[in-house]
Amino acid sequence: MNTQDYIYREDKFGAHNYHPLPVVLEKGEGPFVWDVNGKRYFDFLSAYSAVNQGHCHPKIIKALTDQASRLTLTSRAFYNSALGEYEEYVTKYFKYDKVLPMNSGAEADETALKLCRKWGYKKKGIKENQAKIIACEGNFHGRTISIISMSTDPDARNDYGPFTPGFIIIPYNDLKALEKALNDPDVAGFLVEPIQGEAGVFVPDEGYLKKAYDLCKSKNVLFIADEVQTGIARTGKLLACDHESVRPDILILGKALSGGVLPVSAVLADDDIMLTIKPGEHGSTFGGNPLAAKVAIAALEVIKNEKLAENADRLGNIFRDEFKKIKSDMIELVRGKGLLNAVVIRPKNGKQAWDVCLTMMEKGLIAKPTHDHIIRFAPPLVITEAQLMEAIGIIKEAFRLYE
Ligand code: IF1
Repeated sequence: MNTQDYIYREDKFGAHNYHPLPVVLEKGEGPFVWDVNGKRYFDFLSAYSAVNQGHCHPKIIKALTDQASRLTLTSRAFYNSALGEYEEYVTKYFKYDKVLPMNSGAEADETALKLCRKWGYKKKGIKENQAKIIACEGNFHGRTISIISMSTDPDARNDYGPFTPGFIIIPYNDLKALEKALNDPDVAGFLVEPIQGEAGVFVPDEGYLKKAYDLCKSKNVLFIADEVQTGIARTGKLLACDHESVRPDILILGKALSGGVLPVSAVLADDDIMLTIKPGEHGSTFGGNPLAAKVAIAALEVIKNEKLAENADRLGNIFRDEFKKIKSDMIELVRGKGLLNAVVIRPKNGKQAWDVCLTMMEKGLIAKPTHDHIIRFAPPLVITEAQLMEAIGIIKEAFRLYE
């Protein structure tokens, strides 16, 4: 079978809910992936920041294979020997009293919404079914009905109504709008991405997160950080909130929590919030399974032992500096933090971000546009400086073809 055969088969038998770049991958190692023809690429998407530790990290794979032949799933109807070890490890790692283990990022966001509402009724005294949660324009928190009820992206929400009530939407990076919305006494929480990934790697003004946190505290409102994409060292700190020393009341993690090996997500909070959910009031078949528990411990150990946050910080600065040297009228600007970066593309002679991505793919680097005019560049955090420079060389060559 050749590339087209693989693509044809997916097209025939798979739902058409994605439009992938025409490359068929079959192997991954570190910052690299190989296609079915054995061609190597730099992976500059990292499965949307799920493989921060690099593809198939040996330590994480070992944790997976060791556990897979012992016990993979018990459900939470019974205790198991791995979950408590993970719960202690991850809560001490991020310095929270407790963790509620889930699977996908969307499930963790939904869990955070439920936990926030529960706290609003049980602790803040909001009248039943009146709790409101503030979210931002341009947000991306997942694809469930309640999450897209907060979305302002037509592609994410059109024809999926009716929508879940109880959300107030304000502009991102706008403290005045937040202050105004917080005057509503029924507001229980403010859900925010420290950097908006899908919207095009929007980094808010310096101090925005801290001031937003302080405004929420002044009104007894929970500050909820969705670090599914920005967390686990991606932006050059363990959490993007760490850049402003903000400690979210509820922390949402996913993606790289498992190093891209299997779906693992988590919600962390202290007892006064987390214990508002009682037995039987929330759960998931696979949430906290022994396999996920062992894999997540290994994935977090890799982050710490290999100093991947520091690497992301240092190489992110090099990436943006090198990018700024590229003379191309297709490059409007480059922005980001750590190794979560994006380039805004100015279309030229009918060519746009997608065309640049196809050219980079031919030259051995894969990245994908978010929306029509922005290319996200997010390699695995294990990339070395030499590899980064080689990748930047490919990017420069690609843009030169559009001069
Ligand atoms: C797709 C986007 C990125 C996320 C944040 C929760 C979730 C995500 C901040 C949900 C997931 C993924 C989903 C994937 C593409 C990708 C994405 F373009 F959709 F928005 F990364 F920017 N919070 N993001 O970024 O986590 O349920 O997917 O595990 O749906 O196309 P999930």
